[in-house]
Amino acid sequence: MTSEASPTRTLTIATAGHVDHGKTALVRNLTGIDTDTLAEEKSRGLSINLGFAYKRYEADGRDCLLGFVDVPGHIDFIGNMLAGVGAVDAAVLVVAADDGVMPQTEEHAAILDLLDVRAGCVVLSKTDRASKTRRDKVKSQVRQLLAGGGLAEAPVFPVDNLSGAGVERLEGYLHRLLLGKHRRQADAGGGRFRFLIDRSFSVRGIGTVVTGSCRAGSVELGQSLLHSGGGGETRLRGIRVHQQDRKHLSAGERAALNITLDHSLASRGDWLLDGKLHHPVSRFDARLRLLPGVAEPRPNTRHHLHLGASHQLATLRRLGSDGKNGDFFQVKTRAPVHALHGDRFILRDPAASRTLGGGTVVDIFVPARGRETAQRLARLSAMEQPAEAACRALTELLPQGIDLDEFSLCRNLGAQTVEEIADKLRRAPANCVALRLDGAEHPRLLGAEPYQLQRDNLLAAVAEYHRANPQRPGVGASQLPAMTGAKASPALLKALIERLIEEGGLRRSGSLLRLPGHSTRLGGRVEQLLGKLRPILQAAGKIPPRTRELAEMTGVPLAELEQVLRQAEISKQLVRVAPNRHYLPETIDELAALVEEMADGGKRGFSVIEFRDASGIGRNLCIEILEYFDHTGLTRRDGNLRFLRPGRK
Ligand SMILES: Nc1nc2c(ncn2[C@@H]2O[C@H](COP(=O)(O)OP(=O)(O)OP(=O)(O)O)[C@@H](O)[C@H]2O)c(=O)[nH]1
Ligand SMILES: [Mg+2]
Repeated sequence: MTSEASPTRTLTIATAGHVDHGKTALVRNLTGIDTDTLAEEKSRGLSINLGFAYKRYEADGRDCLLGFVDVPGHIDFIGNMLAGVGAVDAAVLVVAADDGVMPQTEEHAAILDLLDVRAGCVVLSKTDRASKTRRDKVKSQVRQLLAGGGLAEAPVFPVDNLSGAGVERLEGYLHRLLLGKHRRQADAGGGRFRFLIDRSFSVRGIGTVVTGSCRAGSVELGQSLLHSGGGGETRLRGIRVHQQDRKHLSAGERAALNITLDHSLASRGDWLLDGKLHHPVSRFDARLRLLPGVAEPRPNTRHHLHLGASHQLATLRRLGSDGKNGDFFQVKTRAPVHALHGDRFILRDPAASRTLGGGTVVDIFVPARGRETAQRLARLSAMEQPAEAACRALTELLPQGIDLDEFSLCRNLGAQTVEEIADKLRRAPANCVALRLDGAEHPRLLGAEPYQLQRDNLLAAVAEYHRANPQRPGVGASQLPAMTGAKASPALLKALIERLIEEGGLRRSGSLLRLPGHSTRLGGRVEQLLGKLRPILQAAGKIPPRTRELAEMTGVPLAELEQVLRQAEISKQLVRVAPNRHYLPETIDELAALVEEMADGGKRGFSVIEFRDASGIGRNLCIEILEYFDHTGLTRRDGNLRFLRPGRK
């Protein structure tokens, strides 16, 4: 049976709370499933690993699925608890009415708050073991504990797990929660597929199966994905959502996936990703909120970092504050991780005995330098806004513009969303300028002011060049990065130049750039004389007249002609093969093609005589031409033969 026609409504709920407070018993009451499956869990009477249980039912003619992630309450297994709550929509905090609020009640509640789990309720369990007065007391303890956090308003349901009293009311609440839009969309904006793995095992006859939750995007059966652990490619052979085979999986759903990867390679905390999202990082910048009374992490101390469902050691370095709640830190992990903007993490102390705080990933593209500067902090603040506002702010803050490829990867934005944002910002009042850089999918977006600065800077560099070299027709593009003080990267400069040529702010002749108003006295004369020389050289073909002959043919004094030829050579309008012989570039290209042909693409050598016979050019000029090719790197001479140079241009 498949349920492709009408998509299943799903809500994934984690349990939370102190050891022995009745989480597993509650899940059993709600689903009929005992999630304590390990022999050790049964013998010790407590949960160790994560447990998964489902309840399927119909409401409003729609297929509904409540998924439960039952976490262990014992402090020794808090790592498993953290892996379980990394990707849920809601939580049920279970507090036993007899015990009341205990250390892991507090720690779990703090973790839910730091992970921004805002939907859910409190279950006051073991009501059979507490008087009304006691229950009221515990209720007020709970209210105090949750005050000011995301679950401050969470309703409290008294439940007796032994008799089942109160379970039905709770169930009704969870059904309403599912129908309401409480599903947390980890990534909005039409993002690409990412799936967080919490278990991996091998099933006889099927192969590797991983279970976990789809945090963003969607996937079809048969699609290729990348495994974040090793970056290896794997194919999706099967999708099962609570005992149903599916062809399709979308954001918010939990599933078991059959993949073509050895199961020993995949483990809890790894991701299966759309290839374009695969960008492992060892550093990211984040906003960190420390719990009250916790001292700031010291830069070289290794802390326990729980990100997604993964766990590893990391060091943190404070970057600074923008006056809001929580400071900016750079997190450096031991091994590369998959993380995106908005992902939450939990920080525990070096001894792994208590939770210190939690954070939100802000940027995964951290600068190599200047990570603590005021500019960088301003950018991090700007990045915390929703995509469009962040993009708008960054276009003004980044002198080199915003790289939309990085921006969209960092936030997992679909191509269409990015283009829409870019289009909007190009219009008034933002009036951003979009530049296409080589090799980039999306444009570089510059705010009106940064663009003006870049433009003025470039034009000033060209003007300065004209001032210093009035006799030269223009400046080579390759010289500009050094002249502009490298205020723009070479790729950005190239795109700027193209844009300025389009706008008419710059002119290009040959490989030289100049301001529209610039003309050398000589420049004008060069153009004029080239007009005369070109037809002569075209007519002469492979054997152009010598300089002296050209002077006679044109009537131009030799000294002046030589000066003009030198200028034409600088601007690459003519090629000087020998001191008294100039060619049109296209004729040189033809001769180079002949040389390539004679050398049979590099397989054989040829002599001057062979070249003379093939080209019909006199022997002495042949020698000059071949020496020119030796000089420019096309050929190499070995005795009497010429060979093509490997790696020739
Ligand atoms: N009297 C009474 N006992 C309960 C109730 N709920 C759970 N228990 C008992 O308390 C013990 C612990 O229950 P569990 O559901 O395993 O507790 P837990 O919160 O899952 O414990 P961990 O997963 O180890 O953190 C079991 O012996 C349950 O039978 C209840 O409402 N009343
Ligand atoms: Mg349990």
